[in-house]
Amino acid sequence: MTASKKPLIGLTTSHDIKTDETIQAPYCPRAILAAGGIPVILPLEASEDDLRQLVATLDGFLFTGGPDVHPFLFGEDTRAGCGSVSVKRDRMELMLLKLAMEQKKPIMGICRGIQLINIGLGGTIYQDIPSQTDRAFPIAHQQPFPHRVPSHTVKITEDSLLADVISGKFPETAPHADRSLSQTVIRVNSTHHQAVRDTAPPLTACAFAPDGIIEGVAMKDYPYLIGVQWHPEYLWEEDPAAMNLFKAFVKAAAVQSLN
Ligand SMILES: [Mn+2]
Repeated sequence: MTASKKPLIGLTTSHDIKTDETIQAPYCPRAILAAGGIPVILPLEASEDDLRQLVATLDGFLFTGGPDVHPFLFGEDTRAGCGSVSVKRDRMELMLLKLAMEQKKPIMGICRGIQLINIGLGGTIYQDIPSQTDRAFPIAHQQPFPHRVPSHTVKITEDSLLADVISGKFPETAPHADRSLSQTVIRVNSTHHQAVRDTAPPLTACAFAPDGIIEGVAMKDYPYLIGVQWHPEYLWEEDPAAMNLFKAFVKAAAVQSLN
């Protein structure tokens, strides 16, 4: 690939289990475009061989938001409070994660995506935060107003990849680098009732809501893997921290594509 070409970012798609239709909301593709990548919507029903070929061809993979992950996949029966699942989507995304990691491709997870990545690497999630946690000040992780408006704070661990990404220190060339964002508390939106519970061994939890819920993970000893529980695709136009998440991911994919 020549340097002038943009990195190709594969995105997972939503699946309506009632109609069996796939749906791609425009927000993540727009964010990838704005960050300098070309979004490529991945087919739900690709075979493992097809996915392997796609993984070899594309430069980075974004695991998008969506419904719950089937509890069997992290060794639990279905609790009261668990929401709807797509077995097809679970299967495709776990296969894609395995193949993308085998080929050391940059990975980003959003909402369901952080949970899927955590499960794929051996972690667990809360099937339903409100009924499984006892919190002194319960944060509204299903915020009662539109996604473009932040609703709770997240504390980012200092000296983490996520802190560097959000502040624009990684990559060094990020056009949206903003050193004034060196604080480690940011404001995010929130539309989830599940969350990472036991972090998978290869991952490090590096962002936390005030009620202790894990809102971000990263993986050391890997070219680039970050998952966030919030939805930066609704925030990037006004929020440099959200833009930096997409910029850093696309930049990592661009570097990967030159290797
Ligand atoms: Mn939240």
